[in-house]
Amino acid sequence: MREKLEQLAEEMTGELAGIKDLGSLESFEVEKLGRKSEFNALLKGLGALSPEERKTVGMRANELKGKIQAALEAKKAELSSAAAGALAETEWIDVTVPGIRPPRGHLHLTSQAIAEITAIFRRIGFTRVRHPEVDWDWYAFESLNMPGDHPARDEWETFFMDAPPDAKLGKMVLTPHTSNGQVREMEKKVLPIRMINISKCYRRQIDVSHVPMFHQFEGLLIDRKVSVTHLKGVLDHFARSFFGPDRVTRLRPFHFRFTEPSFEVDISCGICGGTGRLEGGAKCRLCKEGWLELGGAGMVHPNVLKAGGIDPEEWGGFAFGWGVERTKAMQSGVRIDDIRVLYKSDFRFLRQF
Ligand code: FA5
Repeated sequence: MREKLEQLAEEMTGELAGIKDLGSLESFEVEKLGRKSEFNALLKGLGALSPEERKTVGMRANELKGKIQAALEAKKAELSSAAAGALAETEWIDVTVPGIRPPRGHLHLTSQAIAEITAIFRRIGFTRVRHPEVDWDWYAFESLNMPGDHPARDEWETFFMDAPPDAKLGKMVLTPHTSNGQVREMEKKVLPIRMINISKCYRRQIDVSHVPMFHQFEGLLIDRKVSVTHLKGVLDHFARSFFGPDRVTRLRPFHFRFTEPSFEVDISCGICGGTGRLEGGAKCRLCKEGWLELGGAGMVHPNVLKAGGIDPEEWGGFAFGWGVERTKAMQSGVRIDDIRVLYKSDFRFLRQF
């Protein structure tokens, strides 16, 4: 029996040396040293030996088993560290590599523009207010010096509400401009006024520069001794702040029923610097002779002041009203040549930002 044990132990030591992976080592342990192994079967036979033989063979058997187990543990440690080394080669992580920034949402461009516009006027003492977006004919037209049958109203291509008219205030409309806020602000009876009214407006229009729902910002200043110079100063402050320090405005004579005199406000073109020509003499393709049209403005008409309960002999003022979307589209670095994209679900144009 002793010889058999010695032979088995020698075989196992040789086999162990040739094992190359942890899986085979595990099978080896079960097969060669487990309950059903040949080695274990021999140990069970020790009881049949004489007491003298049992002692010497038993001791040798334990010694051999201990040696094999020690060799097995050493092999296990060697293979485990080799496996960890191999893993480190194939699956390492460089924690110093910069992360991948997840895509982040942002406010709609119109909301961004509204915030920018509000902040620019707040700096020179204007307060942001809001007036109804569904209002009476009186505030949208009549009080603004536009009687019911006046052709000037046609410009505003208005949506009328299917609602009973008010005996004094007339029909109900979706406000086609923010000028409905003028008389409403005057009715608060707090003078002087410096308001910036930003709201949604609605008109029956749609093309590259018109959407049926858009936003306007309306400035109104009422005080004593107000002149066109003040209006020009405020407009230039806005132009420099919103478009850039080298931009200026130009007032062109125009006609609105609610301002006198009235103007169309232009801004110097950011591409050709107001010259209408590019380097080398070619005509600027963005503007008309150096200027881009922004919106309307003028000195508040005495009839509007009277409709708001203000004495035009003592008080005067100016107003202006521009489209938020079109103004944003003209900001340098923004390339929107069709404002309808702002209200569609195709967001590819946002890649430029
Ligand atoms: C007016 O609405 C006047 N209430 C402006 C005003 C206020 C003049 C105070 C004097 C004093 P107008 O119809 O031109 O004016 O519109 C002003 C601006 O609104 C336009 O220049 C344009 O920027 C914008 N706008 C008008 N209609 C649309 C539309 N359908 N879609 C997008 N923007 C529009």
